[in-house]
This record gives sequence, C-alpha cells and structure tokens, in this order.
Amino acid sequence: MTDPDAVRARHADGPFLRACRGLPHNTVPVWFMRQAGRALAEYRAIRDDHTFEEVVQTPELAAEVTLQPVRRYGVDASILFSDIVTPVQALGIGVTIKPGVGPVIEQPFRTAEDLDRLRPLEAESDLSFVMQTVDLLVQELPVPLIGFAGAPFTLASYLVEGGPSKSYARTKAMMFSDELTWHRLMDKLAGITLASLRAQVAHGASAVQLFDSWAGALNPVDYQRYVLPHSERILDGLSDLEVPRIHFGVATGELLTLMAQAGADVVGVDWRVPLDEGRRRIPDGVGFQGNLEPAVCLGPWEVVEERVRDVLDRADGAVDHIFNLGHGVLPATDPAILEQVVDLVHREGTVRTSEGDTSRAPVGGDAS
Ligand code: 1CP
Repeated sequence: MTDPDAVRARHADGPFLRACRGLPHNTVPVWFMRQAGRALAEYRAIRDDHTFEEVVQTPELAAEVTLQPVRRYGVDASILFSDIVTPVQALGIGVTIKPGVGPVIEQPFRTAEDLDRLRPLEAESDLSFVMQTVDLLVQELPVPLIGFAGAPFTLASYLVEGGPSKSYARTKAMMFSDELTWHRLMDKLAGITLASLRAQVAHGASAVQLFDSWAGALNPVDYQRYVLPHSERILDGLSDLEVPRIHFGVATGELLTLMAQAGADVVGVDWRVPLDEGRRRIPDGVGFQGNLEPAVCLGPWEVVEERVRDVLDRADGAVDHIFNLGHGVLPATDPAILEQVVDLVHREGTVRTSEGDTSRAPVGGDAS
C-alpha cells in the first residue's frame, strides 16, 4: 500500500484540492459527477463482458473504469468506480444493480426486526476489493481520487422502498410513524458510511463526497430532525482526517445552508438553483461545486457553451468554486461535448485572488 499522506501531498498543489481548501490557484477545477461509466463507449465495452458487480469487485477493472474519464476528458479529479449501495451489498443485504433501473433490494426493510440484518461494516475485509482498487488507483492517477459513499437518508430510501422511488412514501411512512426505528436505521447506516469513507481515505483518497442524492425530497424542518444529525455524525467523524468533505444532493436548493452546517467543506449545488443564489445560501468559509444542467449537454455546442459561461459568470471567479454538473452525466451524453466543456472551463475560467472576498480558512493539512 502506498503511503496515503505521500499520495495526498503529491496532489495538494493541484487546482481541485486548492479550490476545496479555498486557496489561490490558476485554473477553475472541473470534474463531473457520474463521469465514470455512463456515456463512455470504452466503459460499455467492459460492461458487454461483465456485470456491474463484477466490474466493481475486480480491482483492475474498477481502476480502469475510474481512469477512463480522466484520460478522455482531462478532468481535475477522479471518482472511484463503485456504487452507494456497495457497502450494504457487501454486508449480505441482497441488492442487484439492474441495468436501466438501479439498485433493487430483494427483501426491503419495513420493520424494526429488519434492522438486525445490518451489522457494522468492517471496511478492510468487507470491502477489500474497494480498498485494493483505491491502492491501484493512487499509484497511477495523475489527479486526486475522490472517495464517496451514500448518506443515510438516500441509502435508507433504497432499503425501505426496495428500489428507486419518486415519492419516497414508504421511507417517509417509517420516518413519521416509527421515529425510534427510523433513527436506529439511520444510525446503523451512518456507521457503515463512516467506516467506508474512513477506509477509502486511509488508502489514499484525497477528498470524499457524501451523496445524499434524494434528500431534496424533504423540507428543511424534517431534514433537520430526521436526517441532519446522522449526516453530521459522518462529516464530523471525518474531520480528523483533514481531507475536504463534499456534500451533495439533488433538488436541495432549500437545504443548502443545512447541508453546509452538517459539516461540509464544499456543498454541491443542484442545477435547479442559479449558482450565485446557491452560493448565497452556503455560509462563508464553505466552498461550492456545480452546477451545469446535465441535460444541456444533450444540446448543440452553442447552447452548452453559453450555459458553461453562465455558470462561470455566476461563480464570479470565487477561489472556492469547483465546476461540475448539477447532477450526474446522462447516459446519452456525447463524450466529445464533455471534453469541450473541460477545455472551455480551463481556458476561460478565471480565479480571483484578491483578498477579502474569496479567501477563507483552509481545511486542515498544509495551508502554505
Ligand atoms: O463516475 C461515477 O460517479 C461512477 C461511480 C458511481 C457513483 C459515484 C456509480 C456507478 N454510482 C455512483 C453513485 C450513486 N449510485 C448515486 C449517487 C449519485 C447520483 O445521485 O447520481 C446513486 C443515487 C446511486 C444509485 C444508483 N446506482 C442508480 C440510480 C438509481 C435511481 O434511483 O435513479 C443507478 C442507475 C445505479 C447503477 C450504477 N451505478 C454506477 C453506474 C455506472 C451505474 C449504471 C449501471 C450499469 O452500468 O449498468
């Protein structure tokens, strides 16, 4: 295993980690949520011969798929190829990733007794294939690796609904009708997520992203009561590791302030919120990431170009802005468009370095 601190030191001066820490840098960093898999023909070629689970559980394949978008797009950060349900799958909860659907749970969680099926995660052994993937990646990656995990609410939504959902009715039914069981479930999931993220960092991930993809289904009052304490426990539980913590969810315009308060160093802004408005909702000292609408990338380049410029204008050269989509890459996206987006952001994105307006306290580590 490569020394994880040496790996992080190697990447510390790159624009992605400097932006996460609010430190001056020359180019606006850019990466894309769901950049691995999805749109790339080279990913589909691997998937023609292997199931999703086989790719995730074979370190050489998972590392290759993680590297593909770095080679193709020239992004400033990579994200581990895995899934938010991988840890619970490793604990023996029957989960299948169905092509075109997403995670499907064999026996959904509906009662207090179901919680007995979730034991604590021993990340080194339960997720040994993930740790081996991280070990391989940090040796060869030219850019920092972002580790990730699902936040408790989003994981609970899959376990309780049994698969993807639009209304989260069963999840909310448990939340409102059996608060004790709800908090016990969230507590167990928070422990699993924290163990997974800490292990990814121990193996050399330079930053982590906590995906609370479906938290936007909640209003701020319910988010604060039923979700925030658990996500806060995870983010707080990572603070001693001194890696930037990114916190993102879809349609979370009304939750941005709370998601920052949960302990994030950077908050991901969904595409529905104008980025300047999103930034106003995020407290000073916390960076922001986003937020080109993914579907715009299905349009002609002239439209994409105009929207990329709009995102850059709204970010206003902030030293703590990381360019990204406002949710994941859509499968039908032409990779050539994403390549052009990266070029445009690197060419035209400017970072203001004047004091006062954008500088902020660094996140742990070497602040020099
Ligand atoms: O580049 C990357 O991001 C690749 C690694 C990755 C990540 C970070 C995958 C591979 N999944 C995820 C996170 C993930 N998985 C999230 C959070 C990000 C988001 O909001 O998009 C979520 C909600 C999931 C759950 C999931 N897994 C879905 C969504 C289902 C739904 O409810 O709408 C799907 C389709 C999957 C399967 C999956 N995971 C990853 C890929 C490439 C795929 C497609 C599977 C295939 O190739 O057949």
